[in-house]
Amino acid sequence: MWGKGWRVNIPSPFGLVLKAVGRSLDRQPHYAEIHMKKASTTEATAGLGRRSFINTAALAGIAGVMGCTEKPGAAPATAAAPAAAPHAGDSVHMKPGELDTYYGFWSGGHNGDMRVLGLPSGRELHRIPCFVPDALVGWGVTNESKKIMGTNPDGRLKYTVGDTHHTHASYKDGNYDGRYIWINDKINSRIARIRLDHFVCDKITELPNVQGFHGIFPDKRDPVDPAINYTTRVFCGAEFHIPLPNDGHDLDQPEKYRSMFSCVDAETMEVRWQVLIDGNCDLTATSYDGKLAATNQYNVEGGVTYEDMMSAERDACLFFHVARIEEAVKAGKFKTYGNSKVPVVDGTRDANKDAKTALTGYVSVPKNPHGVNASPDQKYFICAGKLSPTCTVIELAKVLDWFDGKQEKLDDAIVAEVEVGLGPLHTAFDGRGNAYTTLFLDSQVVKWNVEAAIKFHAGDKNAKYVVDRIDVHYQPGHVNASHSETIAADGKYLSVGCKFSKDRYLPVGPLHAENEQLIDISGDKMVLLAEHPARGEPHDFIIMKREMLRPKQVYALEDFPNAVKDPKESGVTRNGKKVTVKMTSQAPAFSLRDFKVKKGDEVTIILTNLDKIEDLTHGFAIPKHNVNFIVNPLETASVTFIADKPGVYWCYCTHFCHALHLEMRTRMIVEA
Ligand SMILES: [Cu+2]
Repeated sequence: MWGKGWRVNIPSPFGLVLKAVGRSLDRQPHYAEIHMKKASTTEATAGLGRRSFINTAALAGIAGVMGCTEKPGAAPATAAAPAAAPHAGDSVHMKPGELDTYYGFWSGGHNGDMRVLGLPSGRELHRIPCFVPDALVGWGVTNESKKIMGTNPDGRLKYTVGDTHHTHASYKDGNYDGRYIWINDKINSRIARIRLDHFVCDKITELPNVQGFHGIFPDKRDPVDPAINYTTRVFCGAEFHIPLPNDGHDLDQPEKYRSMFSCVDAETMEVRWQVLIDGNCDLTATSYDGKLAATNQYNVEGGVTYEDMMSAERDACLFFHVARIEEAVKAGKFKTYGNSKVPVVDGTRDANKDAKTALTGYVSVPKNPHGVNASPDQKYFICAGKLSPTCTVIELAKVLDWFDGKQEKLDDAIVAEVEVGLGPLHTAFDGRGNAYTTLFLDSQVVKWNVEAAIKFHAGDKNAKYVVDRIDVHYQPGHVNASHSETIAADGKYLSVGCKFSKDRYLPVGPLHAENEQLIDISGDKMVLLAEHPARGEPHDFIIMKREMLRPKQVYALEDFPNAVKDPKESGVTRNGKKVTVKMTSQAPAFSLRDFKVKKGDEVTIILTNLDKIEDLTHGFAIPKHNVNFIVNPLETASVTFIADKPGVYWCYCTHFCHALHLEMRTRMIVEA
C-alpha cells in the first residue's frame, strides 16, 4: 500500500501538473477556474492518492509505535555495538508529514552558506546563502543581495568564495531568543548575520586588520548594565598573524606579525573595537554574566610553520575583560592601523602584567588546544587539548578574582586538567553536569562529569569522571547538543560532525560525503540513533527547540522600499541609457507581456511578487544575460544588466508555481 500511494506522487511531466493542482486545491480555489479540463479530472485522483498515502503511512506509524514498547534511548547500547539500538532508531524516523522537534543550524564550510536541518531526522530543510552566490535564490545576482555581499566599484562582487565554520545565535537571559544567528567566513574575514524571522542574511561585515577569522560567539548580556539581558556584541577571533598594516612591509619578519580579537555590534554590525594580542585566536566563548570573552590559542609561539607552532608544551586560553576594554577605548587609549578607523587596544602580555588594570589574561593550557566551550551551569570554560589528551576546566569566578587582584596566579583558575582520550577537540553539555568531548584520533565521543573531574584533579583518585564512551564514524570534529551552550541545555540530542565517512555510504568517486551522527544522550549510556551524509564541509552547528522560532513565510510589501505595489505601476521608464522596468508576478503571469529596450541600455528590472500565499514563489530568468533569481510571496527583487545583444529573449518563471508555469513568460525585446 505504501508503494501504491507513493507511485502516484512520482515526479513526471504529468506529476508536476498534479503538484500545482494540489497546491491550488489547498490554498487557491480561484485558480481552479483556469485549469484545463484534463488537469481537473486528474486532480481528484491525485488528491485521493496523496491523502490515502498519508493515512496509510500514519496507520503504519501507529502500528510501529505499538510494536515498540520500549522508550527511545532505553535500548541497551555499548560503545562496541552502537548500531544495535533498533528501538532508539524509531524515534528519528519522521513519518510522512511529521515535523521535527528541533532546528539545527550548520555551517556549510567552503560552500560559504548556512544549512538548516530538522532534527532528529537530519533532513536538510534549507541552505541560507551568505558569502557565496547561490543559483536557487539568485544570491549574488540581485542588486539587493549584491549590496549585502559587497561589490567592487564596477558593481561586480568583491568575493565569490567563502569558508564558513562557526555559527551561534543571539541570546536573552542565557537562552536563545530567536532574533539572529551569525556565521564567520574564514577566507576573507567576514561576519554575516542572518535574520531568523525570514531566514535570510541581511548584513555582512569585513573585519579590518585580520586574516583567518575563525571563532565567533555573541555575548549573553551586557558586562555593566544589568538591564541589557540580551546579545549586543559578537566576538570574533582571528587565527592568522600578519604584518600590521599588511601593506607590504615586514613581509619576512614573522616576529612582527600580530593577530587581533574583534568586537562587532550585534545591531549595526560595525566593528566596535579590536584587541592586539600575542599568539593567535582559534575558537571563542563568552560568559553568562557578559563580563568575559575568551579564545583558545594553539600558536603562542607565533610560528609560521607547523613544526614551530607545536614547539611549546603549553599554549593558552586568552581571556578578555570586556568592560575594561571598552573603558580604554572610551578613554582614547587605542591606536588605529592603516586605513581602518577601528580603535585597537593593546592586549599583549607585556602591556597587561598588572592584573588590576589588565585588559587580557593568558591562562596556560596544554599543547595546541582546540575549542573553548562555556558550561551551561555558567561556571566554567573548557578547553580541549588536541595534541594533549586532556581537557582543561577553567573556573570563571577565579578568573574574575585575578582581574580584581584577589588571586595571585591566573593559572590557579584551572580547577581540572584531566585525561579524556586522544585528540580532544570540542565539548558539548547536557545540563546535568556532564561534558561530551570529541576525540578525533580515537574516533569517539567521551562523556565525562565535570565536578568529578574537578575532584580527581584536586587529589581524589577515586573520583571516576569518565562516564561513557561511544565510537563514531569517523574522526569527529565539532560536537553539539540541544541548547548545549545555554542555561536551557536539555540533554536530549548530541550531534557529531564526523570529518571522514570512509565506508558508511555508497561510493561516489574520490570525494566522500561527511558523516553527521545523532546520539541520544538522555540516558546514562550514549545511544547512536542515526546518521546522514553531508556535503563537505560542515563544521560547527547549534541545535535549538523549534518553538524558539516563528519564521514568517510571507513578506510584507513594506519590507521593500522599491516594491511595485500594483500591477498598474508596471512599465518601462527611460533616463538616457538607463532603463527601469517595473513588473509584478501573479501566477500564472507577469504583469508585462513584453517590454522593449535598446541595445546598450543599462536595464534595471524591479519585480514584486504579488502572490501573497505561502509557498508561492516565482523565478525570473533571462536567457543569455546571466540573470536568474526568485521572488518569494510579496518579496521585491531587482537586477541590473547591460542589454548588449539585439534580439528576443523569453524571460520565464524558473520556480514551479502553477499549472501554467511553463506559460508564465514575458518577452524582452532588445532593439538594435
Ligand atoms: Cu511562476
